[in-house]
Amino acid sequence: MSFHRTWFHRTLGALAVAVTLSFGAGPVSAQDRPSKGEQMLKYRKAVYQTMAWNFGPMAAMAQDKMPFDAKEFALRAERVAFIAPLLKEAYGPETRDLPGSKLKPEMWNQRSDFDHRLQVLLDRTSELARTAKTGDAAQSKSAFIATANACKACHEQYRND
Ligand code: ASC
Repeated sequence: MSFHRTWFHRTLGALAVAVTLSFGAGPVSAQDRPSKGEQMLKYRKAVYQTMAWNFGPMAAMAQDKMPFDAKEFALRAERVAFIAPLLKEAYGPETRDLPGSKLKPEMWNQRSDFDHRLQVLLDRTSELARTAKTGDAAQSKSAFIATANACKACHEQYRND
């Protein structure tokens, strides 16, 4: 009797799983799974979000809205310098024409200019981290402004507002 009950319950369980899979809620089938491009776009946004979060306190310090704290500034600068190069693998052709991006489509025809602007940003984030390590407030602030200008230069050209 207990054998039959167990068998019955297992079958019921398997049936429930099968029903969930076929009518399922959530990304179960290959069709529902985000595409490579969608994953890449999400990743790209996450990288920018992480950069912006860490940019915040540096921006406040650079504009004297917050007292300069060399240790805090250097930590944020180091994070941004570490994160920014991840953007190099976040603009694959898979992301072209996907909804939910502010990227201007012109970028795809001006790839070398775009890549150059991105490289300028990466160089400036490295320089920012290097400068911040010295603890010099004035130099750190000016390295920050240079980095923010690299962000801005690319936004003006390739980002829809
Ligand atoms: C930020 C942020 C940007 C840049 C840009 C710099 O903190 O989110 O997009 O700095 O404003 O000019």
